Parts: sequence; structure tokens; C-alpha cells
Amino acid sequence: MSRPDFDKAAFRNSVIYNVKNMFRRTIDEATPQQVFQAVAYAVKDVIIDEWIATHKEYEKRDVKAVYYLSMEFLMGRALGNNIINICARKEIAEVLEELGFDLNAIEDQEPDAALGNGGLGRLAACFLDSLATLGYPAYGCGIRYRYGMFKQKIENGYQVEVPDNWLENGNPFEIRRPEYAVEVKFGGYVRIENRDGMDRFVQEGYQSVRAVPYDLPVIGYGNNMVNTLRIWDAEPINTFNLDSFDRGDYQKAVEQENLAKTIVEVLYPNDNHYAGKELRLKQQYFFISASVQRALIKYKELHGTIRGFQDKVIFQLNDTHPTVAIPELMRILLDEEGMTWDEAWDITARTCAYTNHTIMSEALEKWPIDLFSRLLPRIYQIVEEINRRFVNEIQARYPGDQEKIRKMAVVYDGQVRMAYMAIVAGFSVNGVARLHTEILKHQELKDFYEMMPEKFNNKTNGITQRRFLLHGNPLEADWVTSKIGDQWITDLPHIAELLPCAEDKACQREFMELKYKNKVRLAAYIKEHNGIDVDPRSIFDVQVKRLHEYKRQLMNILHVMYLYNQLKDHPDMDMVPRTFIFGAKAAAGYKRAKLTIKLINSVADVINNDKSIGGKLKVVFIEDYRVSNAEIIFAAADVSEQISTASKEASGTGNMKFMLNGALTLGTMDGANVEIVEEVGAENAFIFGMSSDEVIAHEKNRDYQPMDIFNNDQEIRRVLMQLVNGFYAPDDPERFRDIYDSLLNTKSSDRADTYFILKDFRSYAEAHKKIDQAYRDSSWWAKAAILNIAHSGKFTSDRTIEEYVRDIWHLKKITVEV
Ligand code: 26Q
Repeated sequence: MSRPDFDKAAFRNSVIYNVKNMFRRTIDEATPQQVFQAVAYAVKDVIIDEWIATHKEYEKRDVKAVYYLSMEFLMGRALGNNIINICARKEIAEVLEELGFDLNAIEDQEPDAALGNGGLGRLAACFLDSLATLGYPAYGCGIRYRYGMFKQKIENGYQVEVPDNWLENGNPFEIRRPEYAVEVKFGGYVRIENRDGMDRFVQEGYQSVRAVPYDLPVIGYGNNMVNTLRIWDAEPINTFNLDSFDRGDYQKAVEQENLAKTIVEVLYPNDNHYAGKELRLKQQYFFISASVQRALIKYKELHGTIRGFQDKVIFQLNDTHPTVAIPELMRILLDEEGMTWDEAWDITARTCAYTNHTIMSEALEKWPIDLFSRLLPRIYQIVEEINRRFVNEIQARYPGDQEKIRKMAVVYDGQVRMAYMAIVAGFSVNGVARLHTEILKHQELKDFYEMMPEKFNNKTNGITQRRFLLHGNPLEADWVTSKIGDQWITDLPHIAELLPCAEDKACQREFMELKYKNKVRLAAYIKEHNGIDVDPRSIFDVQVKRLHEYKRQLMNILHVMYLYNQLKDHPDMDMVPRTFIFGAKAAAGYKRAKLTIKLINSVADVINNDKSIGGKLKVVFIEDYRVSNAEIIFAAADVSEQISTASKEASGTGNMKFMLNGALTLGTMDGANVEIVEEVGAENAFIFGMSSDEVIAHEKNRDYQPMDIFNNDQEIRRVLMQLVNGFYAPDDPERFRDIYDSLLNTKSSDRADTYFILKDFRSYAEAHKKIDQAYRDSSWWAKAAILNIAHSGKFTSDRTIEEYVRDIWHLKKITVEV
């Protein structure tokens, strides 16, 4: 699609004018960064009226809107995506070409907005794209971290974290909105005041910060709709505003200044792991209080009352991280609006809904009550009251059953259990893939499901095809469009029209050619960044995702070591050359994950420099895996490694991006893999390993003995011994001892081989062998790849959003005329 009213000459002038006005330069003197800035501002000019018009329409129609509350929005770069969504890519590329610049190179000037860790943050970004494209009123609410996800450098094979100063050159798309600033209070104590015969709770002796919003446009595809992502910055409150109690307290003024600076300083780089840090709770309350306050002020401005709030606002909680929205909304309704508990509860319980993204116990948020009540004294009182009433309900339903209270109370054993609060107060609880939701209902949250089954529902994740095909893989996008038209851009299931192509030899060849070109593009990236030559004719076998034990990057690299042993024993072994590509950030404090990165790089060093294997094996670790290079990687993949221990990966979304880009899944029956296989057929994927039921049974029975496998399987034994005999660490043979121990020794507190790597190893190796055989038949391979693309329709985030709207949010679509 192309934008009907796009004025190339005006756009050209706008770019030239911006360069002059912002940098006092002519266009031919401008640096690529300056051109990027100028183009971004020119694009902002194009959409600004639509942004205004969208919000006028909200007001005119008095719309119901969803507030997607999330600690993370992993947006990646904005410019290329915005240009795609205003349908002016061709035109803008031409304008830049005439000015002597290449659009792709200009896009590369933009830093990724990496305000998220991985799956959960990127899901939020895909949802915003879908909401705007489908025409639904929505706000993203988050934090304007000064430093996003760290940049990863690999030094001597080790991960080194470098601060991500993403705002260094400013952020051209954002608009600061000081007129919407609000105050957020921490600490102090609660005084009860009697006003008109009613007890009022007043927080005193607190510290506070000024929350100032920055708005970012979220542009719908080809529909004139521009929604808003609002991220909050913290500024010191004007010291003269200290309450009467503290006026003139210099010490406190300085403390408040520091609080403002530290609160939004940095994103916690943990993925699927809870760390009970006080600053993290401050961040949560900071952006939640600001977002909830604004939503209430806005509603009251429009309606003159708070009544009816629940009919116009949904707060969707992206995991438990924003759960303080529940007591915060209660607090405002009780203490500031003077409602009774029942009135306030009724509104809160109709506006809040919770999405669960994990069943891993180490990721569950539990706050010690001393920390929680010190930081949020009034909020804690409300949490206790929520708990008191819920415990009464449990007792009414299960008289005398102390065990139920132990298992379900919101406050228990000195801790506030955030997930339980979200379930108790919310009207909806959803998992993110069918298997995950079933596990929640029947294992992890069984007691809650029994007591309130009507709240539970599934929303299988999705991804936006606008970024991950149209922008990331233009060769495949154009090819698909040439076959079936461009309807797939806003209606992905339409891509099933490609089905006849799968059997067609000419189509198959075209697909293999475009995949080859994408592999050449990735090979050039690898050459530039790693200095390694990889053969684009080899199978590109890719695992890119956060580094976590349950995702089993270790199993992948152990298998590479196993293959290498075979090749060393039989140098003329018949195998299709394979390039194993990894990309992964490890949480900064996650020792074993970081050691796994070192292992991958050590194996890569040995194998890539061994001439004797005739280039049949290469191993590449791509530094700083992030949204922008992900697009290039997905486009070039033949094999998509989705090999988590069954039951551990809630959904996965990378799996969907690979499928859409015509890679075949090598995976376990976990998360959304189950549904991918259901769509494409098991014969067009490589499935291996234990089922989630088997895994869960072993965990329950504690009957898994990895040592038996080590003792009986000589090839596995040989690989494991290479972890501790210096084969990959001649300078320090003990280097990988911890990894070896994690697989075999029970001396650590958890069980040996917690993630069943040895147990699944043989069936994983078998699946790899099948891949080697299958790739030799390039017609078969192309057919299977095209079938993957054609059956990817279900996995658009447009479908996911339509399901949220239908079952949970009940929003109405709007249209924007300009
Ligand atoms: C919690 C407390 C303190 C600090 C950090 C955290 C924290 C941060 C991020 C806990 C968890 C996360 C991220 C979780 C996540 O990304 N989960 C993934 O969500 C995806 C989208 O639903 C799923 O596809 C993945 O399966 C799931 O792992």
C-alpha cells in the first residue's frame, strides 16, 4: 500500500529545513546522524495532525480505552517502523536517494529503544502496534528509563555489560508533557483524621517526586490512527512544596532530589527472575501511581464525576509488576474520592485484569512486608484489608481449611504475594499460550481456578507481521505480495493463500533464492561484527533469546561439541555444512548463564579454527542481540531452535517470528510450539523430547538420575568430560566445572540437571540428524518452509488483540478522518 496524499517535494523540503534549523548545516554537510534526526522530525510532522485527531476522536466518542500497564516496552527502532506504517517507505527512500542517502543506512543511526528485557517487553510493543492498526483506543503506560537494557560486548569470550545511553542524541519522536505532571509519594506514616464524621487517612512525613510524562506516537498501519505510549520520567519536586511539616529541611530536599534521579535510572536486566530490590518496588509504584492518577483526572475532567469509571477504563497488568495499581486505585477512591470500601472495590474489580507470563517459581514476585509497608504505608494497609476480606471468603467457602489459607492468602509468611493479589482483585486472569493456561489452571493456580474458574482464560501470544516481515524481511514480503497481494499486512490469516505455492517447483526455487539472499545479508553482518566467514549455503541453525537455563542453550552447545567429536573421529563424515548461530544476553548477576556464553564462545574458537573439518561446522555468537539485528537474523534462519524444557516456556514469541520468516522449528512440545505444530503439521517441524506431563511427573516423583545417563552413554560422557579436562579451556581446565556440576552433582541445593538436558539429549540429536537429511532435498525443504509461512496466520498479534477485546476489554473500534 502507498499513502495517497504523500507529498514528496514537501517531505524533501522538510528534511532540508530540519537539517538547517537544527544543525545550521546544508544537507550535503550533514552527518548521517543529523540526517536521521531531520528525517525523524519530518515524519513526526507528517503524523502530528493525525495524532491530535485520534485523541479528539477519543473525546468526541467518549471511548472506553485500555491502559496497558507494563514495566517494559521493547520498542526497538521507531523510524523504519513508522515509515512502514504511514505507507510511505518507497517515497521516503526515493527522497533520500535523491538527496544522496540510503534509507537503510539512515535507519541504522537510530539506537534501539530497549526499555525491556525480552519476550514480555516485546509483546507489549507488538500489542501497541496491533491496537493502533485495528483502531482501538489504547495507552501504553511505562517508565522512561534513562538507561535501557545494557549493551552487550563480548571480550575474550565473556559478556561485558555496557550502559545503554539511548537518549544521548535526544529522542526525536517523544514529546514532554509537563502540564500532565503529578506527584508520587513514598514512605512517611499514615495519620487518621476525622473529617465530617468520617475517618480519612493522610500520608505525612513522606518523600515525593514529580512524575513527568513523555508521549511517543504509536502509528497504526495505513489508517490515520496514532495512539500514545506514555513513559514517565521522575523530576525532583520543587523543594518549596515540601509539606508544612518539613519546610526548610535541607537534608530532605537533597534526598528527594536523589530519589528522583535514581528511580528511573535503569531497567532491571532480569528476565524471568525476581529480585526483591527496594528500588524496583519504587519504580513500580512510581509509574503506576502516576498512570492511575492521570487516568482518574482525565475521566473526571470529561465526566465531572468518578462514577462510571469502570465503563471507560481497563487496566491490563502485564505480569505482576504493575499490581500495585490495585491498592493504588483503591487508595484514591477511598481516601480522595471518599468512597466506601464496597464502592471502591466494585470499581477496582471491574477495571483490573492480569496476564501471567511464567510459572517459574523463581520469577514469582513476593515482597517482604517490612519493606513494602515502610515504602508504601497506606498502600500496605489496603493490601492487608484486601487480604483480610479474602481470607474470610476462603473460610466461608472452605470452613476450617487452614491449608487453603496457607496456600492462597495474599499476605502470608511475612510476604505480599503479588500474583495472588492480582487474581483476587482482577476480573480476568490469562495465560499466554494454551498449554501454559492449562498448567496454570490445573497445577500452579489450581486452588484459585477451583474457587473462581470464570476468571481464567487463555490468550495465545502473537507478533506483528508489520515489523517482523514487512520491515524485517522485505524480500519475502515482496515475494508474498507478488503471489497473493498485500492483504496479509493487516490480515495475516490471508497468507494461507500461499498454500498452492508450496507444491510449485518455481515457487520453491524463488523462496530458496530469497532465503539465500537473506543469508548473504546475515553473513555480511557476521563478517562485519565477528570477523568470521560463514557459508550462506550451509544450514543456518539459530537460537536467539535471553540466556536462561530453562531455555537450554547449554543443550544446544553440548550437541555442537558432540557433532564436533564425531567429525574429528570421522573427518569425511557425510553431513550438510551447518552454521550454529547464537544470540543471548545473560542477566548481569546470573553467573551460570554468563559462563554458558563463555562456553559457546570457547567452542566457537576451537571449531572455527580447525581446518581439518573442512568448514562443515561453524559456531557464531552474535554480540548484543536486540530488536534491530533480530529482524536480520529471523529473515536468514533455516532452523529455529525452540528447545526449552517442556512446561517451562510460557509461550515464546521468537518461535512465531521464525515461522513467519520461513524457518522450520526444532522444538519441544512447550508453550506456543504446541500450537505452531498444530497449525503447520508435525511433519513440517522437528519435534523431540519429553512432554510437559512427563517433566512434571519427574519433578513430582524426584526420580530422575542424570548420572545413569552419564554412566551408560559414552558419547554424552565424553562431551561432559570435555567440560572439565581443559579441552575448551586449556588455560584453566576448571573453568566450566560449575556447568559440569549442574548436570551431575546434587551437592548444590537444587537437583542435578534441573532442566533435563541429558534426558532429552538423544532425541534432540536424532532430530538434528533428520534436519541434516531433510535439507538435502531442497524441494522438500522449500515446501515445508512455505507451509510454515502459509500457516503462520494464527500468530499475528492482531488476532491476540481481537481476543483480548472480545473476552476482556470490550472496546469499540474508531476511525480517524483527516
Ligand atoms: C521481576 C522482578 C524484579 C526484576 C525483574 C523481574 C522480571 C522482569 C522481566 C521478571 C520477568 C520478566 C520477563 C518475563 C518474560 O519475558 N516472560 C516471557 O513472556 C513472553 C511473553 O508472554 C513469553 O512468550 C515467554 O515465554 C516468557 O518467558
